[in-house]
Amino acid sequence: MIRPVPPGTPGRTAAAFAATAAAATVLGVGHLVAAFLDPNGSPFFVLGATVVDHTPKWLKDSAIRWFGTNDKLALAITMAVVMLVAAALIGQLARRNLALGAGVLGVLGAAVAGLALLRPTAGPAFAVPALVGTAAGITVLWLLFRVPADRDTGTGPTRRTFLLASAGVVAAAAAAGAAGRYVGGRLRDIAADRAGFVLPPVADPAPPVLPEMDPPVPGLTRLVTPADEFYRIDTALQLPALTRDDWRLRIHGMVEREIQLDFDDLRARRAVEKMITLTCVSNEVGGDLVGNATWTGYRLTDLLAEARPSAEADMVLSRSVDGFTAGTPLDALLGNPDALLAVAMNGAALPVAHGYPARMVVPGLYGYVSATKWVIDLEVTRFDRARAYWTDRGWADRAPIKTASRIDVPAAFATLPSGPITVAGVAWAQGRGITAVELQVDDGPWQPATLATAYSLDTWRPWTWTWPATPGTHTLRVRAVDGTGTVQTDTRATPFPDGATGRHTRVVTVR
Ligand SMILES: Nc1nc2c(c(=O)[nH]1)N[C@H]1C(S)=C(S)[C@@H](COP(=O)(O)O)O[C@H]1N2
Ligand SMILES: [Mo]
Repeated sequence: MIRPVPPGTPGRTAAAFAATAAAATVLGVGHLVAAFLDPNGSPFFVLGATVVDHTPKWLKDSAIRWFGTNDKLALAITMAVVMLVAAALIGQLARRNLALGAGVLGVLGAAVAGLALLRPTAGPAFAVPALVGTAAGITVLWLLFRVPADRDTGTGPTRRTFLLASAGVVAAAAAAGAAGRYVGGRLRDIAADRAGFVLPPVADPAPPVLPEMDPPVPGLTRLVTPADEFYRIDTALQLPALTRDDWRLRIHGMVEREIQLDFDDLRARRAVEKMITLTCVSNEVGGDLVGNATWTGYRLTDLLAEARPSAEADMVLSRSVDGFTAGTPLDALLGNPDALLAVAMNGAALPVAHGYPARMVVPGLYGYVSATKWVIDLEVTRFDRARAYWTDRGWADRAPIKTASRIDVPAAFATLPSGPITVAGVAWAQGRGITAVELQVDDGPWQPATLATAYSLDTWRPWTWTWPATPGTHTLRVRAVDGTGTVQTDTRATPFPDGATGRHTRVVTVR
C-alpha cells in the first residue's frame, strides 16, 4: 500500500503539521462536544484518566517523587509529546497514502471512543465526542493534503500558505477546546451553586481554638489549615461538577433497607462540627500532605444505621461521581461518631477540589481508605468481596494513620546565629493523640519539647523547643510519643503499602 510519494504531496514537515492540526482538531472538537454531553467524555480527559488509572505503581511513585503535586502537569506534557510524535508519524504515512494516514487516525479515534466507554461513570454518550472529533480530524487532514495538490496548476497555494492553513486549524481547534471549557463552565456553574450554599445550623459547634493551642511561631504550621492551602490529592484530571440539586447518596449492599438521600434530606438531619487532621498515605517523612480543618457534616454512623447494615458486613465501599472508590472498615464508621459525611470545611461550603458538595472524613485513617470526595454511593460489603481504587493497585486494605512528627522551623540547611534558637513543628497520631515530642541534636540525648495544648486526639499538635545552638553543622531529629505510650518508630518505611515511617531530620549550620 505504501506508494512512492505522488507529485504535489506536501513535504515531510508540512505533512507533520497537517497531521498535528488534524490531531488537535480531534481533541478540540471532541472537548467542545463533550461540554454539551458530559465533560468526562472529552477525548483529552479519557486519555489522561486512562493513563492515570493504568500507570504502573513504580512509575506513578517516581512521577510523584519528581514532580510532586505537579504530576498532573507532567502527565499533560508527556501526553502532548506522545501525541505530537504520533501525529508526525501519521503525517508521513499520509504522504505515501492519504487514505492509510486517515485510516490510522480513524482507528486511533475509535480506540479513544472505546476507552471512553470503559470509564467508570460512562454512558453511551461518552463515545460521541471522540467520534465526532475524529470525523472532524480526518476532514481536516484530507482538506490540508488537498491544498498543495493545487500547486500542479501553478496558481494554487504555496508551502507557506499550507503551513499557515495548518496553524490556522490548530488555532481553531484550540479555540474549540477553550469554547468547550467555557460552555462546560456555563452549563454546570458550580461556583454559583457553591455560592448559594448555606451552612447548616450546628447543635454542638467545635470548641474554639485557644491561643495556647496554636503558638504563633514564625514558620510553624498554624493549627487550622486554610482551605486554599490544604493539600489536594486525587485522581481527577478534571474536577467533578456536581451541584447540590444533582447530588444523591445511595446506601445499599448488605443492608436491610436500601436508602437514598438528597441534599434536602441531609438538611433535615442533625449537623455536627469536628476538627480533624487529614493525612495522605503518600506523605513522606517530613512531608506536607497533611492538613487540619474544621468539618461540618453528618455522622456516618447515623446515616448507615438508617440502612441497618448486616452483621456479616465489614466494609463500606464509597464511590465518588468520577468513579474513585475507597474501602473503609465498617467499624471505623459505626464505632466513631466523628466519622463524617462533610459538606463544609472551615465554615464554608467544601471547595470543589475538596469534594463539593459532599465528601467523607474519617479520623485516624489515611485518605485513600476513607476520605472519598464527591461521594455519591456507599455500598455496605466485605473486604473479601470488594476492592477499592488503591487496594486494587497493591496498597493495604487497612490503613490507620501512623504516628508522625515534623520539624517546620528552622528551614532545611538554614544558617543560624548561635544562642537560643526556636525549633518548632507539629506531630500527629489521630485517634491516639500526642503525649510527648522529643528532640535530638546530632547524637545527643533526647530532650522534651513543649507541647501546645491539645485541641483533640484527632488533630495534630504543635510543639516548640528552645535549642541552645553552638557553632557547627548540626542534625536536628524529632520523634513523638502517642497516647498509647508508643514511641514513634525509627525504622524507615516507604509510603507503599501503608504509610511511611522514620524520623524527620533537619540539617542546619550555626555560625
Ligand atoms: N473522589 C476522590 N476522592 C478522594 C481521592 C481521589 O482520588 N478521588 N483521593 C483520596 C486521597 S488519597 C486523599 S489523601 C484525600 C485527600 O483529600 P484532599 O484532597 O481534600 O486533601 O482524598 C481522598 N479522596
Ligand atoms: Mo492519599
